[in-house]
Amino acid sequence: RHKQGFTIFLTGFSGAGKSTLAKVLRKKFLEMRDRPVTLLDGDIVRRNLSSELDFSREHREINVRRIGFVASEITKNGGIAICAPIAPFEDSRQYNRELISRYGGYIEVYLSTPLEVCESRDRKGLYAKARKGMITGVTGIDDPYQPPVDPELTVDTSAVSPAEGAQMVLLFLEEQGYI
Ligand code: GGZ
Repeated sequence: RHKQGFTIFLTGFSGAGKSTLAKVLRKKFLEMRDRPVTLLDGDIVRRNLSSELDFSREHREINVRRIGFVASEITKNGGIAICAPIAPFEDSRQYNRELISRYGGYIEVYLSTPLEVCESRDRKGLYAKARKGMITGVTGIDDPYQPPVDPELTVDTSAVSPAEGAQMVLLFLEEQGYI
């Protein structure tokens, strides 16, 4: 293979649109038919790779670094990894950036959708439960989210459609010579 592998790392609140954008991108990359594509979605990783972890800061950081490790292996082997965890801490994102950049592209996409919009979507009832006090430690409600310091791209899904968001990512990848 002459083309480098790369990782698309989506970060943002629950409900910000990470999974939706990830799925649109996955489809686009699959249509290119030139590299294997792996989607590492937050809730799937939680179920299969990080089932013993909770939502404490320590465990979130372990979870996000695990995702980064898997993505680095995929990138090393010339594949495309699409990661979509909340990843609320700059520390673990920076760790992944350094690890993955050794092997190929690392493209951090900040889903900057305002919390009010994420909360109004509330597809899984997470925010309603948090507001009722049924659960604690929910990102954006009573747990921190550190916005990325220097993301490659910022996408607000209350302002752009999933297709438009995907186009922004694809354009960036073309400009950088990854696709
Ligand atoms: C945030 C939580 C929490 C708490 C359960 N805080 O939208 P979802 O429901 O399906 O995806 C969210 C997922 C977040 O897991 P991540 O692995 O992406 O988080 S992290 O990167 O911080 O490790 C949400 C659900 O789990 N969920 N409890 N307290 N999200």
